[in-house]
Amino acid sequence: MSRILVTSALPYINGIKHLGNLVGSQLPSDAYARFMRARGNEVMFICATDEHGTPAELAAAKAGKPVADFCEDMWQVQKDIADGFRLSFDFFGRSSSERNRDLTQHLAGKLAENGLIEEVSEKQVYSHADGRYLPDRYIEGTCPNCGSENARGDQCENCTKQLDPTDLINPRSAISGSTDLEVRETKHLYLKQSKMRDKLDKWIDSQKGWPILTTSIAKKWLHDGDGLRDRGITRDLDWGVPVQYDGAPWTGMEGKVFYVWFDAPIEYIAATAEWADANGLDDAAWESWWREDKGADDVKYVQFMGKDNVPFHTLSFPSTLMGSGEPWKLVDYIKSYNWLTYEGGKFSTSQGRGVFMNQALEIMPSDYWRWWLLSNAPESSDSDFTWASFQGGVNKDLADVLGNFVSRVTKFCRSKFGEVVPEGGAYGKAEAAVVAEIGKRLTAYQDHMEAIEIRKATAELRAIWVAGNEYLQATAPWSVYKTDPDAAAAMVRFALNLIPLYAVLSEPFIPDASAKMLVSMGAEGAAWPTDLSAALEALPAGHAFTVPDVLFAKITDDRRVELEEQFAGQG
Ligand code: B3M
Ligand code: ZN
Repeated sequence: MSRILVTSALPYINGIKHLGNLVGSQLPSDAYARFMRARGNEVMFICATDEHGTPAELAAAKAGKPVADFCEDMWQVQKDIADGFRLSFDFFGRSSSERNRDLTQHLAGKLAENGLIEEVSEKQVYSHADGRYLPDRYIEGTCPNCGSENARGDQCENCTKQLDPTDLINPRSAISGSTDLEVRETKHLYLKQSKMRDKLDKWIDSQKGWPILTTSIAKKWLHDGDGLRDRGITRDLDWGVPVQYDGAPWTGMEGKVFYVWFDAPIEYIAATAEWADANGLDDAAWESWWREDKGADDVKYVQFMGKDNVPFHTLSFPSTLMGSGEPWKLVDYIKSYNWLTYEGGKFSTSQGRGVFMNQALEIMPSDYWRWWLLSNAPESSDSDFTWASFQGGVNKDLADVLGNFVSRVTKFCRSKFGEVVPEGGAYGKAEAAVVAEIGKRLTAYQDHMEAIEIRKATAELRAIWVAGNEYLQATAPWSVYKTDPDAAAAMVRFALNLIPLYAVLSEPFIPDASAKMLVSMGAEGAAWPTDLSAALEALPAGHAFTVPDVLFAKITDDRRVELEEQFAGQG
């Protein structure tokens, strides 16, 4: 048994996320956490809302609410959606928590003590039309690196380069669109990341088997010259963690807050502390996951995120933790994802193009989304969501293969033997062949899950379902029954025993259907198989079951066309 810490990138509080965000971090991390739990490991799975900074302020202003109220409401909205997708977080925290405020201020104090923070008089963009400074997302313009016209003051989404507002070409205010801007001097704290370059370089080199996507982005910004330049970690904003020195006043920094990307990853730790608080546990409980001097030396820590978040997790956050000089647990493996596109183009919030998480749950059960998204996860390249592909995945994989198998065998049994596992006959060659086939696939499935190759894992799982269907097709117990009811009984018994096995193996991907299958087979306690042959004898003759309702409903062509039109957007 191992102890595995899993974190998903924290969704911004500013709005409901689309399917691309879901498949880029929360969903694969959930499948992984569920798999690791099922294998008997101790798992701590953490997520939270990322609530500070300009995205929150801008969205609250648009919603006409005070930012604190807006965040509280949106946290609940995002929590409900996460529950709807069956995301099995041990805790879903908030980066605006007291725990995060304290930890952020503590780490900043440590960094200062270690000479890694510097006060810099910096140039900030002031907007006359808006009567305020324009940090980060309050300002937009052309990216100096790739020329994209929609770069934001903190990062270009197109090329992932981290930016400062003054880097932008032809800058404009994101609030008013005004270009009447002036550069003024104000004092800010800088994190001397450049001092950490060698340490980070060695640390990244010492990582075994990180995905190429992760290391290539990290290395690029590490050696890009100014990729690891010292960065401002404070802002002239009201909403955020107040800049204090380990909880005490920080002279000259009154009225300023930490930059959202400074405090957001610290929330991974703080949310684990929030988890301990919520469960009436003491600090030792969360520290055993995060402090190498307090038990975390045996923890394996895995992070999931979209590729645009990689620089912050390979460079900035490790700088904070290493620079503190305290024995904080560093990440062991970073799984990053490419983009999901929508019908060949981009998801667009403003144009209403594509499917958002709340809409998805209104249209179809979460298992359908989980299956399609994970079996098409953008792991080695971008993937494209199309309604036709979604319809195909649901109808073929879920309804025709898994659903049909369960329905056929339970209904046939009921009609000939009643709703009990039939006795008689014995397993022979055909059954041994299925056990061998599933055994081979199961090993591959487990290996892919261990390696977090989610797409490949789903292909093996699908093949495991197919093996059951082909077994039924080949042995045809409905024909055998006419001449040899005993032999047919053994086939049905074998096939019925495949159902709890399928339920257990499928749980990381389709937890609702899995639970239904176990309940209908009266096999709720079924565990991950260690001995496949034994698992396929788990339901003995005479064991009662009930035929489940339809597990997966097919999506008709008419319905598909309707959905295509509904989500096409105005563009
Ligand atoms: N909220 C960015 C995003 O939603 C950011 C992730 C924070 S992870 C600490 O893509
Ligand atoms: Zn760019």
